[in-house]
Amino acid sequence: MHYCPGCMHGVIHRLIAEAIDELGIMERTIGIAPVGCAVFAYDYFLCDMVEAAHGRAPCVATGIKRVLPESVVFTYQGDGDLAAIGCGEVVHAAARGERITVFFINNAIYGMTGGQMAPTTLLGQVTTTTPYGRDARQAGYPIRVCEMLGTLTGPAYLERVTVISPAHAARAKKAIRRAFQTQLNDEGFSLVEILSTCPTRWGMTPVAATEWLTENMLPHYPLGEFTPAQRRGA
Ligand SMILES: Cc1ncc(C[n+]2csc(CCOP(=O)(O)OP(=O)(O)O)c2C)c(N)n1
Ligand code: SF4
Repeated sequence: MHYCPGCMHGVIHRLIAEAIDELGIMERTIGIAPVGCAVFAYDYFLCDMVEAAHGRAPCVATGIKRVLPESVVFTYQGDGDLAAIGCGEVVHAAARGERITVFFINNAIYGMTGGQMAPTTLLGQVTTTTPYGRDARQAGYPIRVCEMLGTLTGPAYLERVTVISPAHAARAKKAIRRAFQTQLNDEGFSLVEILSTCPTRWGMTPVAATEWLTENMLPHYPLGEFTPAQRRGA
């Protein structure tokens, strides 16, 4: 594994892989790897994998799913990848109700390129591009992706989870399975946001990073389901 000690990308990979195995869909699953620390995700999944340019994973997933409707297609994207350059792509894929599944890893920072501010960086958070802490007047406000997509009609399932404890990981696994099931049921677009740590770019030990996530990210990014009201129970 090329991830740093304490990084949760590896744990999340494991949960997705377990869900694919349990659902018995590996032979027809196609994953889309992102730009960012998970760029080598294709090394860790045994299903077919495709690499997409920065933020374009939902477009690649849309094309594959439309050409191969019997396939199960997922993207794996960081917050820089999905909420910055790829923001339009994910919003329109969700609005169109594409039958794809998106796993959105929110660690509130650009990990791979050196720890710059991401759209999800919290107000006051120190990054290499916000050395005095993110200031809303200069850098705007953090984007809550699940809440934003929850205003659309296309998404059939949206949920925010985390993997900071075994109990949280079990809940995350359930959400990952449900997202795949949503696609298998041909219901529409599904996305699971997973709050994650970046001990290296946050400049913390793995334990301190988990505590920082709990104290700072959970209040701003509440866990739970954000499926649009008109789609809930559909
Ligand atoms: C078109 C393009 N622009 C910029 C980059 C540089 N780049 C690579 S990774 C990355 C940020 C990734 O951050 P995030 O998506 O949050 O993933 P993380 O590394 O935190 O897992 C950027 C800007 C690129 N590879 N391609
Ligand atoms: S830089 Fe951050 S996101 Fe990237 S592997 Fe290291 S801890 Fe994980």
